[in-house]
Order: sequence, then C-alpha cells, then structure tokens
Amino acid sequence: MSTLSTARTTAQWQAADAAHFLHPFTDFQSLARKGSRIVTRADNIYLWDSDGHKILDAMSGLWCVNVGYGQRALIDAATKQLTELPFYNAFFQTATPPAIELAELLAEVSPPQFQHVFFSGSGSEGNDTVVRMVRRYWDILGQPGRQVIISRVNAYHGSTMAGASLGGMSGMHAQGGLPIPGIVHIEQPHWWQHGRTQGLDREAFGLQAARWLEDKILEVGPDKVAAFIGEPVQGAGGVIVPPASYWPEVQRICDKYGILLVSDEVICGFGRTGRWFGCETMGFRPDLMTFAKGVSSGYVPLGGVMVGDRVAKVLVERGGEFAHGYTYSGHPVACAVAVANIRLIREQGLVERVRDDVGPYLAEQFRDLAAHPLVGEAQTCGLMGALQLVRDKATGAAFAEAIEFGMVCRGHCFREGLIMRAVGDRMIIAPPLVITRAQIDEMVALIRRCLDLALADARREGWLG
Ligand code: PXG
Repeated sequence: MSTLSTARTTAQWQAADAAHFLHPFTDFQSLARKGSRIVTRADNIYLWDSDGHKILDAMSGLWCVNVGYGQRALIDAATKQLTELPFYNAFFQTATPPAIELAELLAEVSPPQFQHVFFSGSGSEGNDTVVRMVRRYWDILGQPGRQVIISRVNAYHGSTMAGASLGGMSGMHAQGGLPIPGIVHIEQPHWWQHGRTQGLDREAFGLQAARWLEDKILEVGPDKVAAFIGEPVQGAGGVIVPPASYWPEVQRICDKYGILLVSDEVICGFGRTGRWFGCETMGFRPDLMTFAKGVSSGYVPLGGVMVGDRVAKVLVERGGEFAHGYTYSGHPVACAVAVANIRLIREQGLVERVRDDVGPYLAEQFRDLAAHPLVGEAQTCGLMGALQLVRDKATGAAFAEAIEFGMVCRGHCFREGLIMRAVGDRMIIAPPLVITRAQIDEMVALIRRCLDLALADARREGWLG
C-alpha cells in the first residue's frame, strides 16, 4: 500500500520504512532492528512523533529551522508561488521574480563586499560550486596552477564528492576514494583537544592553529594554493568555537599570499551566531560564502554561494561562460520561501535578539551547566552550544571510547523528549532563534536531567573509575 496517510500505526510506518527507505548516515541493519522514530508534526520549537510524544527540538531540525516551525508567512509564500509558477529555470537567459528578489535581498543582508549570488539546491552543491568557481577564477587570471584548496580536519562541508572531500571527516574519506585531488587539510582550532593538552591559553593556541595554515601554504607552494575554506564555528564537528585570535590571523595569512578566503556559512548564517553571518561575529572578510539551511529555515531545500566583489569582477567582466549550474538554481518556490523567511527574520529582529537577549542568556545557563561533574568545558556562540563530557573533571580525562558515553547521554535526551546531538562525547544544541527565555529554561532543565541520568549510569557501571 503506498497511499500517503498518517493513519498507520507506528509499527506499520517502521516496517515500511525499514523495507524501502535508505536513510542518510545510517547503519541500515541496526536501524531496521530498532525502528525509526516517526515525526509527524511540529510547531514553534516542538515536534510530535507518531505516538503523540512531544519533543523539544534543540537542533532546529538539522541546524536549519531558524524561524521555528509553523510560520504562516513562509507557508503562504510557498502556496502562492506554487500556484502562480511552481517552476521555471534560470538557464537560457531567463529568470523568475522570486530568484531576482532573493538575490537582491541577500546582497542587502550580507557584508558589503557581496553583491552577487549563485544558487544551488543545498549546502553540498554550494560547496561544489565553490570548488569550481575558485579554480575558474584563477584560470581566468592566468594562474591555472592555483588548484589546491586547504580545509580542516573535522570540518563538515557536505556529502557530494567535492563537499565530502572539503570536509575533514575521516570516516567519509574512507568510503569512495576521497578526498578528490587538490584538497588538503590542516588541524582544527580545537582548544580542548589540542591547546589545553599543550598548556596553551586559548588565544595563544588560536594564533598557533592559524599558523598551521601558513605552514601548509608553504609546504604546498603559495603559487599552487587557490583558497582556504572553513566554518566560522564548526557545527557538525561538535560546535567548536575557535579562540577570538584565530580568524583574524587566518585572514592576515590569506591576504599575505593572495589566497581566496571562503566562509562556509551553511550553519552559521542567518542569525545563528548573533550576526547575519558567522564571519561578522568572528571578524573576518571572506571572498565567498556558502549558505543553505537557515536561508529558507529548511522549509524547502535551497543553498548557494555569495560571491564577493573580488571574484565577481573577474567572473562577470572577464570570464565568459561559467559552465556550471543546477536545474534548481534559483528555484522559484524555494526563493519565494527564502524571501519570506529573511523578511520575517528582519521584522522580528531575530538576529539582534540572538545577539542581545537569548544568546547571552543561553551563555549564562551554559556557564551554570559547566559546574556539572560531567562537564569539562561548556561553550556557546549565539544560539549554538556544546558541553564536553569528561570522566574526570579535575584532569579533563575522557571516557573510554568503547563506552560511547555521548550516545548514552543522547539516549536519555531521546527518552526525556529533548533532541540534542552527540558528537563523540560532545553534546551540542542549536535551537530555533525564536526560542524564548522560558523555553531556554525548559531546555536547560532537560539537559541537566539527562546529564544527571548519564552520571548515574556512569557511577553504576563503574565508568568513572
Ligand atoms: N556545510 C556545512 C557547514 C554544513 O553543516 C553542509 C555544508 C552541507 O549542506 P547540505 O545541505 O548539502 O546537507 C552542511 C550540512 C550533522 C549534520 O550531523 C550537519 C549537516 C548535514 C547533515 C548532518 O550535524 N550540515
């Protein structure tokens, strides 16, 4: 039976799911044994599953539902556009009003060097566009030898061949012969992992981590390096907030060697860090910015690349045809929803709210959580947060890897009605930007409860010893 209905029982949904649906990043057999959680509806910051359980979504779907669920303005924009013109392409010298309007609006909310945009359907496709665009840029300038793009270990830049290659996830590289040629990686600016253990303070470590970039440029050869790409704050890698000294030093090094600087804003963009874009919070001036997720609050798929004047000037004025594009580049429905989304973020002052109100409030709550016996380090940036779980608070010693303690904690979150992610033993959140102070209290109380339950497990099982 393939009729679309919500009338099935959870077990029926799970059986059909296991029989036909290959989920992303999933061990298929293990999921089939357990059965998926079937999410059926959502409102504001809450989800409901097919058994009627209410869940606080502290991950904004997948870092994307910035304006929260159920926003009428986005729903109406989609309905209107679906009715008027559900699709037309932007190839062959045509355009649609929503794509033009969105391009204009993006130029308004982006830092001043960005006046142009190239649309894609996702963040991965946006980063594929980045790879092709930076190589094209250097080609046009008569420096085709500049091919190498430097990225970082534990970065996440997507799941396509280029996206996964730019990313620094060893598990992904191990499948499918990645990275593709011309992409190299340096270590991440992860103070807890690399700086603390050397006894460096955060800012001294930030400078050291940035200089790994210079070392790599010199190793590859400055005339072979095309670009450096990074997330202002690593998201999927575990909400790793770099020291304040890091990005300005990266900027200085890129300028010194004339290398393009690319900010992957797929998670940090559209208010997540308390400014429109993460590069503004971190104090650097990129040449290109990848975006997706929050641009449409995830209501429909959309991504792209903001193209700064330095690149646009060459591409537009000297480039001829750029042989690149997707069927859904500038999809009218996606663009109409994104226009409504950005207007809503503006009207409700959500970016300022994150910067001045709920962001600082979350930071305060996380400072309190830092006192918990399991928490070695608590970090926030705007409305992203991370708790590094440790076996021994005094020394910062980690749990044995085999225990998968983060997953133990995440299991409690699931049962208690909280969606919080575990990246190794780092517990992370990124709630919708519409979250209120009272809802932050509710979320933090749930987090504390789950930490307490995980601590009780650790004591009972003797994992602390
Ligand atoms: N760049 C960044 C910084 C991302 O976080 C992408 C690019 C790729 O976007 P698309 O739209 O192609 O998925 C992402 C995506 C996780 C998780 O586990 C994170 C992402 C995707 C899936 C899972 O945190 N980020």
